[in-house]
Amino acid sequence: MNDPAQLCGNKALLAGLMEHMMLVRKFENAVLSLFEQGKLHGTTHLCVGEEATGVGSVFALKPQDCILSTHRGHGQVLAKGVSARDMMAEMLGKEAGTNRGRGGSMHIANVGVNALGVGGVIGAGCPIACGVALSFKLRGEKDRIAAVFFGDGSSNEGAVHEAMNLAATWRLPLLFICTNNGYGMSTPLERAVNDTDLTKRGYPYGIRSTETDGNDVLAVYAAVAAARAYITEEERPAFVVEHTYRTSGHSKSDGNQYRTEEEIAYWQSKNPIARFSEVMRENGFSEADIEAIDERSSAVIAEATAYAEACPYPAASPQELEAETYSD
Ligand SMILES: Cc1ncc(C[n+]2csc(CCOP(=O)(O)OP(=O)(O)O)c2C)c(N)n1
Ligand SMILES: [Mg+2]
Repeated sequence: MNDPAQLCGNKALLAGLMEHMMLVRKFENAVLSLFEQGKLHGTTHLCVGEEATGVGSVFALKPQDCILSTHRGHGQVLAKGVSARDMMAEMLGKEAGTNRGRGGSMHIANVGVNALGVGGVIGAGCPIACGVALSFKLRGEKDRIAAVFFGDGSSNEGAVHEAMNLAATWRLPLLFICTNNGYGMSTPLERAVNDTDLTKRGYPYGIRSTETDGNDVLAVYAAVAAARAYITEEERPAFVVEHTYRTSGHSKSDGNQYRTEEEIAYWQSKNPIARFSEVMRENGFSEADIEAIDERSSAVIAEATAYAEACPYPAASPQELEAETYSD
């Protein structure tokens, strides 16, 4: 059932994947627009072009699984079921946000849906994920795993390797997911590593390591579903590398000086949403069906944005600053 061709028969899955990829794309575009209007402050890392990685991966997990996301995590947490309203309120620093307006873009979390957040320290989610996975193992929760996302640049962090070693040695139910978008900030992968085959990062630790086309949402789903099955059956961690590209800049302040327009245009032509529309049409969805999903996701994001803009900021009283700032 992890064969992409067989997955095509599951119409509810196809519709759900498309709806969430569209939600992610529209969320990112709304965030960009809020920045341009001067309503959103600080910085953020958009995942335009990478929607299939977060959505395909998370859809292949089970609700009880926990995810630890990255600084480019909007797609990962939206797919996990964090509400667009709560996320947008968090982006705008509002009390109604996922982290009560104190965390912002890089810390979005909702323990209720097992989206544990993480933060801006790249690679730092991996050792934390070892702790999460260890807790499942010690409690005897056999059908529950932790999945941790990190980027190609982050794959050079010592913390990632220490975590891989620990996960393999302790046989933790932990899935490492590397979103390889070819760049760490402005540095291309081939200038950052001697061997660009990132699956080899798992070999020294004896970790099952596979790779997939990260712009093909069904291929991502199939790769992660197979890895999850391996983790729960063999009681060992696994590693999946998802090859993709961010057509948006590294962050809000990216001047795009380090890559050509031709390169960006090439990857725009591999847009995972447009590609998946083709798959849907080949599998019985009409143009009107796809448009309805498009309109529904636009409405969700427009409503979430209007709601978040109208929400109040946290009270800046000393009592508030001393109070516990997060509870689920
Ligand atoms: C420990 C640490 N070192 C450096 C940085 C600065 N930094 C932020 S994002 C980033 C690049 C990360 O690249 P990658 O892991 O490929 O993720 P991507 O941004 O491409 O999604 C760096 C170096 C950081 N946040 N944390
Ligand atoms: Mg990268």
